[in-house]
Amino acid sequence: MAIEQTLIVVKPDGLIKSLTGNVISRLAEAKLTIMGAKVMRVSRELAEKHYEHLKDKPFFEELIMYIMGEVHKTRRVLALVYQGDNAITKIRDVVGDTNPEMANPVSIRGAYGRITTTGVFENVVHASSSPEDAEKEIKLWFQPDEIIEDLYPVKEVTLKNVKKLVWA
Ligand code: IDP
Ligand code: MG
Repeated sequence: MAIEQTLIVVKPDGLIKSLTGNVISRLAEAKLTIMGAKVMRVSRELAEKHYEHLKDKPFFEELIMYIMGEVHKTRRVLALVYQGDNAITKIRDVVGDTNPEMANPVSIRGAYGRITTTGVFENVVHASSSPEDAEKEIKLWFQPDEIIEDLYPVKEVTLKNVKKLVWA
């Protein structure tokens, strides 16, 4: 038994095609526990940190524009954290190959993904590919209080002069 965590992001093409329900139903096949979920905007800073390992690729800038929602004019993604036995492999199996044209047709990417005319892989979802990546990504996308349990060590800090919005 290896209890793992994984970050899933339903990318802007998934949102614009109203695929969030389908994706969550397919992810349920992995029989894992959902630990966090939020609809959010992806800043350029987050996008660049998330895809740091691809910064030398020719498609990097388009990938950043894609995950930020600039391509689909919908600045929203759905970010999810799942936990369970072998979570990373189980989710990657349901998600399918990076290249949607090569992905198993019954996988999420095989069923719903496409390659754009400019060569971007619109593959509907992101899923972490190793426990190290999952930890890096979950810490990047979520704060501790947005996840139902502390998945990684936390510390308490007292912030002074922090401005935040509350209900008026
Ligand atoms: P993954 O999402 O399956 O883990 P990565 O290699 O980490 O694959 O790539 C991140 C994302 O970058 C992919 O999901 C896809 O959107 C895009 N991408 C990766 N390789 C290519 C490529 O060769 N051409 C176009 N886009 C790519
Ligand atoms: Mg990856």
